[in-house]
Amino acid sequence: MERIIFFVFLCIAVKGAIGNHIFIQKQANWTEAQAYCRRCHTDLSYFNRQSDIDKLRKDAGGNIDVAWIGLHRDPNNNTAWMWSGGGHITYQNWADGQPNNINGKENNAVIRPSGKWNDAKSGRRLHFYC
Ligand SMILES: [Ca+2]
Repeated sequence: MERIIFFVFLCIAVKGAIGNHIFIQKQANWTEAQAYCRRCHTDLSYFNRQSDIDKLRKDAGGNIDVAWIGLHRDPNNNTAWMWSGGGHITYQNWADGQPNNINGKENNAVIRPSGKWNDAKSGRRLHFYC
């Protein structure tokens, strides 16, 4: 039987307008981060255009941390990417050389301080944006 571990994080009350990106200063793997965002906010952050990245930077006070965003590899197509909220990406902002899927295990993505994306192992424990 598969063992399911629940990480129960209390929701942190944050000030901010609806639709703003919220930086969550907890360390979580991608799945935990997604669950937290869905429970406490809407979902992990997603981006459909460059201005969405610019908005994240503004919401983050100018400095983007390395953190999970709502991007995951399509389980049915190894080269396609989808947003946590559903649907394939129509805009992409990968860093040079990414996604490189090291050891075939990088099925989720982080945003870097540059605003560019990098695919990473979902088990890494990182901060995240909702
Ligand atoms: Ca990578």
